[in-house]
Amino acid sequence: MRPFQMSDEPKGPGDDTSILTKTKTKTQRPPLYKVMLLNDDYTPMEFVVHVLERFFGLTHAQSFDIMLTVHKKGLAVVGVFSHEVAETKVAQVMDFARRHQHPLQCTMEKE
Ligand code: TYC
Repeated sequence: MRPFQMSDEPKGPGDDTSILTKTKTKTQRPPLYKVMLLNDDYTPMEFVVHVLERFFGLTHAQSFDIMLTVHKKGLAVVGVFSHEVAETKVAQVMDFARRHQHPLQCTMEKE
C-alpha cells in the first residue's frame, strides 16, 4: 500500500483544513499589599523603631531610617506582602500600639 493517498495531500494554500492551537499558560501572581505606617504627634520615636524591628524584621538602622521618613513625610511603606501577611502585620502593630496606649496607625493598600 502507498504511504499516503493523493486525497490526503494539501493541494494549495488554504486547502489544509487542520487547525493549530497553542495553549498559553498564564501564571497568576497573587496581588501584593503595601503596609504603611502613619505619623502622629504622640507615639515616641523609640516605640516606632521597636515596632519596625519586632514585627518587620528590620535592623535598628533600617527601622530608624523608616521611622524618620514617616516623621518627616507623614507616612512610609514599611514592606510589601501577600494579603494574609499584610493583614497580620497591620493587626499586630495596631494591637501592640493600643496595648501601650500609643495612637500609632498602620494601614495596608493594594500595590
Ligand atoms: N512624630 C512622632 C514624634 O515626634 C514620631 C513618630 C514617627 C510617630 C513615626 C509615628 O509612625 C510614626 N514623637
